[in-house]
Amino acid sequence: MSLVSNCIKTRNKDNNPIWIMRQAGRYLPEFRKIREKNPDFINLCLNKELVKEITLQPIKRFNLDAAIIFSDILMVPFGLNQTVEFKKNYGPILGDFVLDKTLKVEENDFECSLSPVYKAMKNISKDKSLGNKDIIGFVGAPWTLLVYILNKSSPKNGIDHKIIEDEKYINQILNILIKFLKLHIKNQINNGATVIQIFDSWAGLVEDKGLENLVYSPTHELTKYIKTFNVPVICFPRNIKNYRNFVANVKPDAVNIDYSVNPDEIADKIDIPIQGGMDPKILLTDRENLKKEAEKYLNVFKDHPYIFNLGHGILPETKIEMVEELIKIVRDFK
Ligand code: 1CP
Repeated sequence: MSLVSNCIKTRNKDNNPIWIMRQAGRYLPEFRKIREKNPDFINLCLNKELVKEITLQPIKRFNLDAAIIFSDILMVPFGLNQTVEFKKNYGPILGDFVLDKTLKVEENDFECSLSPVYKAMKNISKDKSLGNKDIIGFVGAPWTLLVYILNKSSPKNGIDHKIIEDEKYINQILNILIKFLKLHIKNQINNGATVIQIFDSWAGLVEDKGLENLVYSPTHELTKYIKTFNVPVICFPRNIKNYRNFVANVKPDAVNIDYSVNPDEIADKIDIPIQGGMDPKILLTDRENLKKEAEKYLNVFKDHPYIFNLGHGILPETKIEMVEELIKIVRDFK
């Protein structure tokens, strides 16, 4: 069953589907084995056979309720001809961004560079082992991509606000991103994605006065577009101060909360389906604590359409047994 899209579309409160952000990743020994042999991360994301294999790894191992395509939000700057590299123990490093060059990128060239992603999506959707489980396609939100494009590395230590001072320049980049993100979304949906998630991992860096122009309006452009396909869209505006205002302005079909959000408070404030919340560090503790914390979310959202997930990506040091335990806790919950 397509449990995730069903929960969102029918607002079903009777069961809690479960999938995990970064479920296809470094905590899985079978992923690490492939990764060791493929040191170039972008090339790995362009290898349609391996993308399919990695996407299906967590489904085969845990029978999770949805698959998320193994790819990265930075494939879009890559498709726009900015160089993107992933350095071990450091993270992404991007080359210089040149607006004039980016303005010349044609839709056709972008689609050609990313065609292995779409072929992988098609092959995953045809794979029998998936049954009719949802396949989640995804993009980074325009703001989060803008930050990587101009900061040229992870903004985890903050950004120099000078890079976003020139409003005209910023709007030009946001408009390019919106155009190509729509194309990337369309191609994922046409090749089998049944849900789209928009990751705005750095929404929390935006001050109140910038929210409308940098977060709400560009992301709303995407949610409106996705709705024309009748495919549910989940937004994850990580660390945003006010989720209710975000939902009112961006109008996603569901929202993923981060772990700084108090679930008790949010349940009354938001009436669309909610996903996620639990701190991924809980999976590094013990079974008893895991049960207590997971059931806290399941109880709070008992009368709310709720998809179980985490408040950010699963950590590489997570033990497989704890993931198995979590899935059991969610499925046994009555
Ligand atoms: O082996 C490795 O070192 C690669 C680690 C890795 C993986 C497994 C990266 C590098 N990306 C991914 C895959 C990935 N990225 C998925 C796959 C599907 C899944 O299983 O969930 C998804 C959905 C993403 C999305 C992504 N990439 C986000 C949004 C979610 C989040 O974590 O906030 C972001 C910000 C990125 C950028 C990125 N990709 C990789 C790194 C190390 C980073 C930078 C993170 C940072 O700035 O701190």
